[in-house]
Amino acid sequence: MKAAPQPPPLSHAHHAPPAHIRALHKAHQKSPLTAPTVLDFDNLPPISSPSFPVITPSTISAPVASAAFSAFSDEHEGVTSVESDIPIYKVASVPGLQVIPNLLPPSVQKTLLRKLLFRDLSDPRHKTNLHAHYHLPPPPPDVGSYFESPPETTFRALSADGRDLPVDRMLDKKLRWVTLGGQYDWTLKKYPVDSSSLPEFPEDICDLVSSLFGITSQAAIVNIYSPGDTLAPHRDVSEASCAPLVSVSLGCEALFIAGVGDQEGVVVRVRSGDAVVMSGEARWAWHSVPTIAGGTCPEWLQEWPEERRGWMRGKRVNLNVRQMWD
Ligand SMILES: O=C(O)CCC(=O)C(=O)O
Repeated sequence: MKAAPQPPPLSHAHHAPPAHIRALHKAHQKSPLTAPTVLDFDNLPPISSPSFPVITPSTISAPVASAAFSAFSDEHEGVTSVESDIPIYKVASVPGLQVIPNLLPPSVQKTLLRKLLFRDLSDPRHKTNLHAHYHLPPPPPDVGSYFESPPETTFRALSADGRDLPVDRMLDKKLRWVTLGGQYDWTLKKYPVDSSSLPEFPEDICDLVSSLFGITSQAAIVNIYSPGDTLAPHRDVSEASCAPLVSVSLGCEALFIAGVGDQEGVVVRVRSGDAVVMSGEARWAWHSVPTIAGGTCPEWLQEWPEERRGWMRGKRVNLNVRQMWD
């Protein structure tokens, strides 16, 4: 794999996206998942077509994937073994952009969701978008997670004139992201300089990501979207390492846009269990999420979790993992 060029200076985190990526984003905020401009790995054109949009350079071998998934499994979900090697597609128009459709089996997706949303969200060292506005004590040990909190649970607003937040509204509407490991400062667009004060990155997720993608997970943003939400075009340039960025989709389908420099860019349909890897030049690509499509959560995930049936039906969860330094 071609190494990424050196990271752009930190000040580039404040740069505005180029006009053509803004236009692509805007054009796909209303377009259907099936628009002809969308690269859909379940419906690739015939391989013989002259403008075939992808190259299949490599695979994750079945034994490697099986070992990674079985080490990650927990008591809630059974172990799934992988029968054949999993193809890694390179997107021809965006150098370094790779897509691994359908990588995570259903049991691994559910295990990952439980670790992220029951365990890691309950750890008060992992900040969320709500910590700036509400007093968010961790759920008491006998309750375990916010998903199991009694419906009368509310979170006190930090400002004297703010309204308290009921747990239902917190989970259904207001919770937008959680940070793991390196706690990204969204205002300064930086990680804290003193790494000794950071929570450890969850070891089991780190092991899963390193076995499948070979990066050392040091920070992650868990994005929680509802249909209608979007993520504006941006670049992730606050990390000092050139290691690839790994992005995993869970739940509802979405469109994901990526483009390098002033090259055209691509719009990819991402489904639950897909992974996108931004490596090489694409590590510093502009990217965005213009659409989250309601009604597209796979049937076997719609009732998840049993403690709050149906929550996942209206959500897309994206685990976005970064290596901060080498
Ligand atoms: O939700 C996604 O697929 C992408 C998220 C992302 O780009 C980010 O967290 O920086």
